[in-house]
Amino acid sequence: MSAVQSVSGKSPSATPETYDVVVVGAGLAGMYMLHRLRGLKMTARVFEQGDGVGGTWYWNRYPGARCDVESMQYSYSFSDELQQEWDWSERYAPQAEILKYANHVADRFDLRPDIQFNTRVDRCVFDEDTNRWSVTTSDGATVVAAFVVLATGCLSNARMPDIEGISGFKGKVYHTGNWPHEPVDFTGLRVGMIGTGSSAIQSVPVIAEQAKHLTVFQRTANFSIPARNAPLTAEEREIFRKNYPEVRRFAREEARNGIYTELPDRGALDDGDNDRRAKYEARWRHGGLTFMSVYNNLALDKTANDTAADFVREKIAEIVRDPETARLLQPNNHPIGTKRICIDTDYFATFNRPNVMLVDIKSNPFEEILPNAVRTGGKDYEIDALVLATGFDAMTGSVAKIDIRGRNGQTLNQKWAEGPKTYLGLMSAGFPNLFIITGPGSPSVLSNMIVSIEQHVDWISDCIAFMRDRGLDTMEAKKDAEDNWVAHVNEVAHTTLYPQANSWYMGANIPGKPQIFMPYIGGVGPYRQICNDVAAKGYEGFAMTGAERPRKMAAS
Ligand code: NA7
Repeated sequence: MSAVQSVSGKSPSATPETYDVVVVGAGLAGMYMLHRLRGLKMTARVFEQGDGVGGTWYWNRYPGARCDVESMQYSYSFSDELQQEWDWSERYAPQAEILKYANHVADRFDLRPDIQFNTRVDRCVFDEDTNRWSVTTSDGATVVAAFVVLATGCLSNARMPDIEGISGFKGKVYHTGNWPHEPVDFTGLRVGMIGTGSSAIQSVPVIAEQAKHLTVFQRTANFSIPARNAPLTAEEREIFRKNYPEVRRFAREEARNGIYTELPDRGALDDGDNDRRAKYEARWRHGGLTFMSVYNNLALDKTANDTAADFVREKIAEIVRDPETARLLQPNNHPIGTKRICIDTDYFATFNRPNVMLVDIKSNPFEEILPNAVRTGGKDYEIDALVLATGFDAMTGSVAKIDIRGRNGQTLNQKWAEGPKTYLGLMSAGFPNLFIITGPGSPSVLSNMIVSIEQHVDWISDCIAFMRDRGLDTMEAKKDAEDNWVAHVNEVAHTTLYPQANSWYMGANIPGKPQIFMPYIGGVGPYRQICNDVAAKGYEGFAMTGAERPRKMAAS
């Protein structure tokens, strides 16, 4: 097989259907991947489990769901017309608006004809004789492709907690990560919420307004910063639009997290108490994720980190009237920022409402769930509906659900049994022509996801074009390059405070999952440079097979 031979399109008589590329998932990554492949005149089939595009924004429809990166930045940059024309309504767009945007992109770039909805990819098997992947889907069909791109998302495998009695609960049970499409009405109901991560922190204030009573069961208190969400004015949008070339360049090349923001030039202990407090106060008033960018050592130095953590703990104590509730809401078992920092609208103040109660399940773990109540600490908390905001099997969960078999029949799950192993987060040795978008070992979830998605899609597209132009058949990570990268990712993580938290970055939220810091914390700018250098050196660290053939003219 040669990628050169396959680019002419589907063979009309071929059985099964043959494509240059199969893309798994039609979220923001899969959609842009398809767009780039179209530009390369490659045949592609996207399989999507849901009945619509949007990925995360398709599934996470819980009340209060919105992005925690500002919308003028959490948006595609690949089309200037798109970024100039789309009007975001608020500083942080709500889920429905981001989903509308995803649908707009799908229509605008006519993506739907190549996306097969309501179809899960169950199995991908690499054939070493033909150098092709056989991809089997939930409808029983098998297609063949030279390349497979996993655009399966990092937070897309909702995790059901294993709590005794949950299946016998007689009310409705919802998971924030798999919310119904029809409206859910909690009016008059006593609702129980399990979890206090980002999804709970966004939904608690909204559910509290509607429900008769809300009981929040908290295992770990989380740091949260006010979002200060507000409608975007035409002037605010215009400032971004005029400056997009610089905003996007900075986000890609200079920012550590893919967000256009001021870069700190000093550490927290370089300022005296008053100056430091004034700076934290200013960021708290400004709102949003950039709270953690006040100083350059908050993720590195525990004493510095404590100053920011103490500031937020004091704020919680100021907001929450009941001292015992305030104490429970103050995080104290991890440095601030080492679990994904949350941003909220009135989360802490919601606990001042008479119809909201916080229950500590750290000191009194769940005993069981009864048909009409949650039993913990010897007490029954009666509820009519249960909301699980219990998170995801992050970064590897969606990939692990697919039976992926590479060289010698090895499965990816076998290979990753002790933790994900990739080179640059893009490929895994022994699995030729299989790319992962924002996979473990890349900045992904530590960054503005769209910046990282676009970088990976562009890199993968250039790589596939490189192979096509040279008539190469396969490309795969070399084992030593992969080992070095895994060691590097781990080494960089351990220069920071991040591994001190039991976070989903570490796989710590899934019983039995290997505890390895999965994303690359070296920053999106340096990471991009590494990927570009690797490509410039003829894809150093990757092995390629297939005779170099004379370069073909690009298809017209
Ligand atoms: P998270 O951040 O993983 O939060 C899940 C929450 O659920 C967290 O508070 C967990 O407590 C709690 N949890 C999970 N399992 C249980 C059980 N069995 N019992 C009690 N409590 C439990 O998921 P989110 O959906 O909120 O956010 C995910 C990301 O989406 C977020 O970081 C943003 O990037 C967007 P724990 O902390 O494990 O003690």
